[in-house]
Amino acid sequence: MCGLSSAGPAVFPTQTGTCWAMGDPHFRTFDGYYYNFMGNCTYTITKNCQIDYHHPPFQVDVTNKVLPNSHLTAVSEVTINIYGMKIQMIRSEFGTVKINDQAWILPVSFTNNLGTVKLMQSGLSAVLWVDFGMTVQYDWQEYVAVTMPSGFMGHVCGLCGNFNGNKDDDLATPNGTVVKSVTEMGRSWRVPMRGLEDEDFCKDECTGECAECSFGKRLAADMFCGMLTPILDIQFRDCHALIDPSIFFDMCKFDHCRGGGLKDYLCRILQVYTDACQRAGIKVHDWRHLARCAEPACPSHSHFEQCGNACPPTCLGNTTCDTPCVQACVCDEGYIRSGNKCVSKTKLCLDNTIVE
Ligand SMILES: [Ca+2]
Repeated sequence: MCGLSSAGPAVFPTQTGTCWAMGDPHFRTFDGYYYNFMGNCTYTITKNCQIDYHHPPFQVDVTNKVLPNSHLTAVSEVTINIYGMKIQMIRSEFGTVKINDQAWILPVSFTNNLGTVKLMQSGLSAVLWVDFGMTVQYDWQEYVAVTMPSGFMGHVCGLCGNFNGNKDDDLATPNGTVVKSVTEMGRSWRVPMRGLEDEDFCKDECTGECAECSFGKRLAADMFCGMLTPILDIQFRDCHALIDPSIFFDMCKFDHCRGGGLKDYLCRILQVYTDACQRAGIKVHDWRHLARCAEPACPSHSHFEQCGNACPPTCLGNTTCDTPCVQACVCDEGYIRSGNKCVSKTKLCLDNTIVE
C-alpha cells in the first residue's frame, strides 16, 4: 500500500459484551449466561488472559460483603488495575474514587506512557472509560457492569466468562476447565487479599441459614415479587428484548427469600433495570409512582430526574458523551456539579484533588 504509513489497519469494535453483577450477587456473563454466586470474598470478574501488543493487561476485581442485618451479600468494592494504576470504587463513597489509595473527586483522568483512563460520574454511577473501549460502571451500592469491546473476544477470563460468543462454556476456572458447580468456579477466581486472616472472614459458599428458604418465605417472596409483573409488562415493555424480565423476577424472589424482605429491594432492582435499559438507548416509562418507590435522595442543590444528562457539565468544563439520558441527580439552576456536590456557579469550584 504505497504512501500509507501506519501501525496497521484501524480496528473498530462492532459490538460490545456486557457483564454485570447486582443484588445478592446475580451475574450475567459477557456471553449472556446467568448465575448466582454468593461468595463474600474478593474475586476477579474479568481480566486479560491473553496479553499481546494490541491487548494490554488489565484486571477488574469485586469484593462482596454481607449487608448489615441480612444474609444478603452485595458488591461493596470494585478494583480496577490498568496501566500501572489501581482504581477503587467503594460502596457509599459517592462522587469519589481512589487512585493508588488516594481519594479523588470525579471527574478525573490520567494518561501515562501506557494509555489513557477517564473516570466520571454518569447518572447515579461512577464510570471508568479506558482508551481501548472497556468501561466499568459501579453505582456505589451493589451494581457493577463491565462493557468489553469485541476486539477482546476470547481474550478475557474471570467470573464474567471468556466472551467467545458461547454462553455454555462460561463456568470455567483459570486453567480453562469448564465446571458444573458455580461455587467451584467462583472459588477459583478468588483474589488473596491480606493473607490467611481473610479466610476467617469470607466464604465462597452459603450454608445453613444462608441457603434456606422455607415454604412460607417462598410464598411471601412470590407475592412480593409478583408486584413486579405488571410494572415490567407495561413500564418496561420497550426493554424486554434487551433484558429478559423473568430474570429480574427470579432475582427478586431469590433475594427476598434470603434477605427476609428488604423493603427497598424492589425499588433498587427496578432502578438498576432502568439504568441498563436507558444506557442501551431504550426509553423506560415512569414506574416509581406505580411501584410506590421513593426517588433516590439527591445532594443539596440538586434534584432527581428519571431522564437526566448522563454527562453533565462539571467544574472542569463541559463533557460530551454518546450515552442517552439516565436517572440522575441534576444540579438546580445556577449550580454546577463538582464531585458528588452541586456548587454555586458564581463561586469557585472545588479543587479537583484530594477529598478532605
Ligand atoms: Ca463463553
